[in-house]
Amino acid sequence: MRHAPGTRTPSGTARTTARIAAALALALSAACDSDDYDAVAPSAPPAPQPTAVVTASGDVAARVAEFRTLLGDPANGAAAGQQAGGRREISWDGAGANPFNNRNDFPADFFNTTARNGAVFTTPGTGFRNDSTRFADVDASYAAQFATFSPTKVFAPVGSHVMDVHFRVAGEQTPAAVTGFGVVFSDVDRLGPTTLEYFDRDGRSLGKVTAPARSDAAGLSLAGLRFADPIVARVRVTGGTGALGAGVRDVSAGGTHDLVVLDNFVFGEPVALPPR
Ligand SMILES: [Ca+2]
Ligand SMILES: [Ca+2]
Repeated sequence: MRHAPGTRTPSGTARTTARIAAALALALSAACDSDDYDAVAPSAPPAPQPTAVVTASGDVAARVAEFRTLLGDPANGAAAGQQAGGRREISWDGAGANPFNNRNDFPADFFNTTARNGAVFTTPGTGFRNDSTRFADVDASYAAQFATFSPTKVFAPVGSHVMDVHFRVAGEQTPAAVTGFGVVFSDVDRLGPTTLEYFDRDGRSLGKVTAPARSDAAGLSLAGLRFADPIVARVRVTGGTGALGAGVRDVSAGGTHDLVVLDNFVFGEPVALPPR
């Protein structure tokens, strides 16, 4: 049986999609060996679909725990090297980061060098800030805006509201990929702009998830996707609509931008990308 290129299940699981992709590959392979090759239009297989989409606002603790379970046990902490399975988590709270806290030059590779979690960061902005004052030292109004999921530190890019997370074999330079990634956001006022977008090693988008707006006094929101296989090489984290800054107020305090900061990053064990 030959599937038409681009065939997709209406609501199948990623496992089903993978089977269809395999069948498609076989069909195309068979076509290559036959005389009717020209009749088969070249087409990339459909992008893998996530096996889990987790979003929550309000008391997000149970959903964060659920997402951790989906990614797998154990929690590998900052263990160097590729572990057999499990997950990683960055809470921003460890004492090792203290020398860099409340500054605009938090090392982009801190969580793959000093703490070997397998994550390095880039941003279109000017740097990163790990903050123990909920950014009140950037603007005093922020103390009333932002809460922590894990006390007492939260994180944000500097000069931008966008950052990218790239994965490495923990403690090494070897490019890696993960099955899933989630973030606890603080103070999502507007539904829409705060998102995570997932990319494979070729820069192809694998999907996007939008963080729900805040729904209680704490103002926390969770978003995360998990895929069946470790195919996520990069995640673009977009928090709100604008960068933090002195004199820049949140939309809920008379400003024009929805300001959002980042607490826990939870992700699958970074797995070395296979040779091509
Ligand atoms: Ca924290
Ligand atoms: Ca906000």
